[in-house]
Amino acid sequence: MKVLFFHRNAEWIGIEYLSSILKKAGHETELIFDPGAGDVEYKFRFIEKIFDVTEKMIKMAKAYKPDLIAFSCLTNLYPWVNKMSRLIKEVMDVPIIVGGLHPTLLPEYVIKNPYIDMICIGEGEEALLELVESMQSGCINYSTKNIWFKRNGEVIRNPVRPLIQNLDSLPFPDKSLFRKYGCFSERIYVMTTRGCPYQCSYCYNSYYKKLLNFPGFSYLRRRSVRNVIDELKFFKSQYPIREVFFCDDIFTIDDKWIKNFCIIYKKEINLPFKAFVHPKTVKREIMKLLKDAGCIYVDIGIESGSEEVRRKILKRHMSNQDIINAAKILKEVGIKFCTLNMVGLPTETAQQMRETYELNKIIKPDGAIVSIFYPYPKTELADFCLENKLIAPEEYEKICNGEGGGYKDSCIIIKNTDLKEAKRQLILIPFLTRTPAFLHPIIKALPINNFTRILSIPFLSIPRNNYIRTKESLTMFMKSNFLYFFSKKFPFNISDKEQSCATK
Ligand code: B12
Ligand code: SF4
Repeated sequence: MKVLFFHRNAEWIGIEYLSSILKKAGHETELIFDPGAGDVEYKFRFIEKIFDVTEKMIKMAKAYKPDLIAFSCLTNLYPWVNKMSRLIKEVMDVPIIVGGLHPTLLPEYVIKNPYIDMICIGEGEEALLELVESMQSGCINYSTKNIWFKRNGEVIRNPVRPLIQNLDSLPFPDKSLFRKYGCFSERIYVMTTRGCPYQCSYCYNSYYKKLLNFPGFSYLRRRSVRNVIDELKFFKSQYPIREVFFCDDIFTIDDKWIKNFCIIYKKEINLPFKAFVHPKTVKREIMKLLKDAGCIYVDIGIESGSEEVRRKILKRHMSNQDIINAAKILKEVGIKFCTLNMVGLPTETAQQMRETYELNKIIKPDGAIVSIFYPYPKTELADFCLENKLIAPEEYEKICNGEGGGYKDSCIIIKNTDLKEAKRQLILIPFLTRTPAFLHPIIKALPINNFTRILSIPFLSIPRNNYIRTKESLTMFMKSNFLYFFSKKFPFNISDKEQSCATK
C-alpha cells in the first residue's frame, strides 16, 4: 500500500514513527511538505503568497497515486488540513485519514468534515498499520480500535486501545521523509518519553490522561537508555548532527534514568544537547550530571510570575522561591536557560502580568519566550472559560476550527482579560529581561506592533538556539521551495542509505 503523508511547517516525529512502522511492514510511504513560510511564530502573509506551493502539492499527490492520504493535525494546522483535504477531494478519489491531537480532542467536530473519511484517536502506530493491512487485503476492518470511519453516511466510532507500553518495541522514526525537505540539518529531535505526570490546566495532558486511561497501563512511559543511545548512534552515522534536542515534555522526570543516561551518553554520543525541564525537577546533583554530559541549555516553564495565577488558574503547584532556586542551580552548574511564559490568562490582571516580568527580572534567564494564552480545546482552562462564559460560543467555534492556534498571537477574545497589556508584555518581557536597565525607559516607549515584536526575536532564546532555528527555517524554506519549483520528478529520490533508517 502507498501511504502519502501531508504536513506543514516543521518536522513531525509522530509522522516519522507512523512511516517507519508502515515501511517495516513492507508498505511504501511518502511525504508532501509545505514549509508554510514562517506561519507559526510570525505570519508573513506576503511571503506565503509568493511561495504558495498548494497547486504543486496537489499535482504531486496525484502523480504519486497513493492508496491513502494521511494528515497529522495539531489545532493550529486544522484550517490547512481542511483546505488541503478539500482540494485533494476535488481532483482525486482517495481516502483521507486525519490523526494527531486535534481529532483526538475533538473527534465529533473533525469527523463531520465532509472531506475527511477517517480519524485516528490517540496513538497511531498499531491502528494505522492494522487499517492499512486490512485495506490491502481488500476487506477494511471497520472495527479497528482508535479509528472512526464513515460508512454509508454513518459514523463508526470505535473505542480507543491502551497506550503502547514498551516504547522500545517501536522502530526508530523515519527521518528521511523530512530530511529531503531540509527540515533539519545539524540538530536532531528525539523523544525518550511519552506522557507527563503533571496536570496543568492549560495543557492537553490532563484530558489525554483521562481519555486513554486503562487500569494497569502507565500513562508516562520511557524508552530504555540503550534504545535511545542506539537511535542517536544510528542518526549520527546518517546525518551530520552537531546537537540533540530532547523534546520530551519533561526530560528530567526520572533521576535514576537520567543518572544512567548521562554516563552512557557522554561516552557514546558526546554531543551538546537541549531539553525541557520542570522547575520541580531541577536538582543540583542531576543538573551537574546533565551539564557534564553536554547539556548546554534548557527551556523551563515559569508560565506566570504570580503564585496565585499559577496555583489557582494554571494548576502549577510551586512557589516563586522554587523557581528562583531552580534558576540559581542552573546558573551555578552553568546550564543556560530560557523561560516559557504566558500572558493574557483568564482572570489575570495587568498587575499579575507584570509580576511575570518581575519574576523573570529576578532570575535573569538567558532568554524569555512569551505567548498569549490560547484555550486549546478540551483543556481544563478552556472548559473553565466556557463554563464561566469568558469565551463566547463564536470564539469557541474559532478554537475548534484551529484559528489562531499558533499561540504567540492568539486571536481568541477572553472576556475581562486585558489583551492590550498582554500584547505589551508579550514584547516587553523578552526585551526587558535581557537588556541593561538604562535602556528600559527607551524600550518601554517603543510602539507595540509587529515590527517591535520582530525586534524582540533575538531575546527569546540564547544566540546558539536562535542561530540553529534561523538556519533550520531558512534551509527548510529554501530546500522545500527549490524542490517544488525546480524538481521535475516525484517522488523525490531517496537514497538507499536514508531509506534504511525506517526499517531499523
Ligand atoms: C516536539 C514538539 C514540537 C516540535 C516538533 C519537532 C519535531 N521534530 O517533531 C516543534 C518545536 C516544531 C513544535 C511546534 C509546534 N507545537 Co509542539 N509540541 C511538541 C511536543 C513536545 C512533542 C510532539 C511529539 O513529537 N510527540 C510524540 C509523537 C509520537 O506524538 P504525536 O505527534 O501526537 O503522534 C502520535 C499520535 O497523535 C498519532 N498521530 C499523529 N498524527 C497522526 C496521523 C495519522 C494519520 C494517524 C493515524 C495517527 C496520528 O500517532 C502518533 C504516534 O503514536 C508536543 C507535546 C507532546 N508531548 O506531544 C507539543 C505540542 C504538540 N505542540 C503544540 C503546539 C501548540 C505547537 C505550535 C503551534 C507552537 C508554536 N506556536 O510554535 C507549533 C506547531 C508546529 C506546526 N507544524 O504547525 C501543542 C499542541 C496543542 C494542540 N491542541 O494542538 C503541544 C501538545 C504542546 C502543549 N502541551 O500544548 N512542537
Ligand atoms: S508540565 Fe508541561 S507537559 Fe506536563 S502537564 Fe504541565 S504543561 Fe503539560
